[in-house]
Amino acid sequence: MARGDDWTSRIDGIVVRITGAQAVIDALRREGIEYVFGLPGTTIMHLLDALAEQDEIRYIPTRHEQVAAFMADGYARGSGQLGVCMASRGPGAANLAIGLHNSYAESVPVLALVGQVADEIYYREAFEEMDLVKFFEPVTKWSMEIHKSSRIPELVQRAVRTALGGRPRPTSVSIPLDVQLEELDGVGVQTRFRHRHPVPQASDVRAAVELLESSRSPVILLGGGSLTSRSHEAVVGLAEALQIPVVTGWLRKDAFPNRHNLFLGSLGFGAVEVTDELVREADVLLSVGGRFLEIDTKRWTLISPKTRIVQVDIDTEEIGRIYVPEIGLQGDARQTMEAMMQTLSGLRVDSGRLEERRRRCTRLRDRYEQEIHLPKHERESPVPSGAVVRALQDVLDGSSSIVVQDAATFGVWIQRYLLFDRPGTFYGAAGGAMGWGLPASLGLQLARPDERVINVAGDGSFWMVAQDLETAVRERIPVVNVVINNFAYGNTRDRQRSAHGGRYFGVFYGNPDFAQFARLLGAHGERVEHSEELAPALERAMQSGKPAVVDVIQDRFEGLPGDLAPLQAR
Ligand SMILES: Cc1ncc(C[n+]2csc(CCOP(=O)(O)OP(=O)(O)O)c2C)c(N)n1
Ligand SMILES: [Mg+2]
Repeated sequence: MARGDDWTSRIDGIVVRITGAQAVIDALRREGIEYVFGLPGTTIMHLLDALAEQDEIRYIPTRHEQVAAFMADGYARGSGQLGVCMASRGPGAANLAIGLHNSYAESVPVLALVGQVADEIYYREAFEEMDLVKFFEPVTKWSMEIHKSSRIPELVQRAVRTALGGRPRPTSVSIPLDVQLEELDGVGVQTRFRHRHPVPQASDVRAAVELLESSRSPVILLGGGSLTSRSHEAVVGLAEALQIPVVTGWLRKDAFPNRHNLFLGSLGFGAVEVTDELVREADVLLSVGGRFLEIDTKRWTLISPKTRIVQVDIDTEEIGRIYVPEIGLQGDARQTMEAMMQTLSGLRVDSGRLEERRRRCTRLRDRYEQEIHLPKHERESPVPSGAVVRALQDVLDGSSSIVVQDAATFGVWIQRYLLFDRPGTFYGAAGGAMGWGLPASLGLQLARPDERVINVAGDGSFWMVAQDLETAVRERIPVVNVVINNFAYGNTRDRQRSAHGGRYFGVFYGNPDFAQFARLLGAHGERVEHSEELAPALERAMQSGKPAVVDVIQDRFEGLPGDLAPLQAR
């Protein structure tokens, strides 16, 4: 869009002065923003007015600010665009914080727009006054406040670019009330600009390919960056061409087709032995867009000091932050993988070594398939977790669906046993926030309307945000929620069992009938007490075309797969 070609500030060629609030929305519109998720408050009423005056950006009101922030996060992940959330000063801003914390931990581009007390009365502890720049600093890439309306177009547009550029992360912009009312003319708007991703040096790419080709027991480890850059095809191509087994990071299991002969599992809590062993014994490890998480690396003990690392990352600061690589390739994962493929095509690959690797991969894959064999469950009611995995697998295999996993014990079952064939079909919150699932699913569903989003949440997690099922109904967002209902904070209950002498305290509670609750709000509701009811209930929920809740009743001690003790915090 050309400079000065704006929407609110010119009518028939005459410059009309606009308010700061209008300039904010105009700047978002210029950046191609499609949705704003928010909850009103005194200091953002003019921003709401400005949103109401236009019809390019859809505003979705939520029932809690954390939901607005999590929706922005889910929308950003599903669309690859910026997610925008909006809240008022003080309490509204504080409620947004959990969402930004999670997006920051997960490298998701979200912009938080927040109102602020007027500059006129600042620093007197005015009603709901809080230093928002400081407050958001630890959970944003850039936290700032605008004190002059004429700077709004420049700084809002820059906050958008900053969130999206390099390693994506949240930014926050707070705007005092009087700055929103202060008029400006349309001067200052800038064209929409996006940073290009860096491309690694050709000599480094060649060195990396040669190292991989000549290695004895190489492994490829895929992190979130490989998914966001859509490097899927190139990664499969490289792994096949060099016969290198592939593992993914925690909650990134969809980064490689799980039924592919070279796939050997997902790292993290619940990883099977062969997956860990492969990484432990690798002589060369190619990390693609990953961060060597505490959970993936078993608190940084899994990777041997002898392993030679090739690290691909978009962010210079990330390369060598934890492990110093032998070769660091700063670049977008897809472009880097493509460059590696290109280089490989000009090299001679030792066919004897390739054959040896192929045989090794087949042996490893056989072991992997045995280790992920779903254990047989002894009873049908209440519903065991294995039965839920089977039902979900059937849905995933038979439809175009996306599984979203909230923070809960059932996640370990997904991590081990559920198989994904396509990238972008599995999302989880590595930031750890309970309650992320439902709102993130709503955002994802808006971004990906042709697929059906299934949020799999613990009862504790679901009930943290359940009020926003009303948002789903009102805004017609047909997300299916499978609530794994063990009437407990199961994850914490299990810690009390294994590390606190079985002294259960503060972990059990009562729940309403979630199916009835759903129907009360106008959603579709199902209650499932026997395993055989699960598949038909899921089918009816999917077919209803409405937001739905499938309340899966479990034993109050149902939790991890049998062989696992809970992860202990130290
Ligand atoms: C916002 C937030 N508060 C607390 C925690 C700590 N925590 C992690 S899992 C969990 C219990 C989850 O319960 P539920 O959703 O019912 O899942 P379950 O473990 O029972 O399957 C708690 C309290 C957290 N991760 N996030
Ligand atoms: Mg529970």
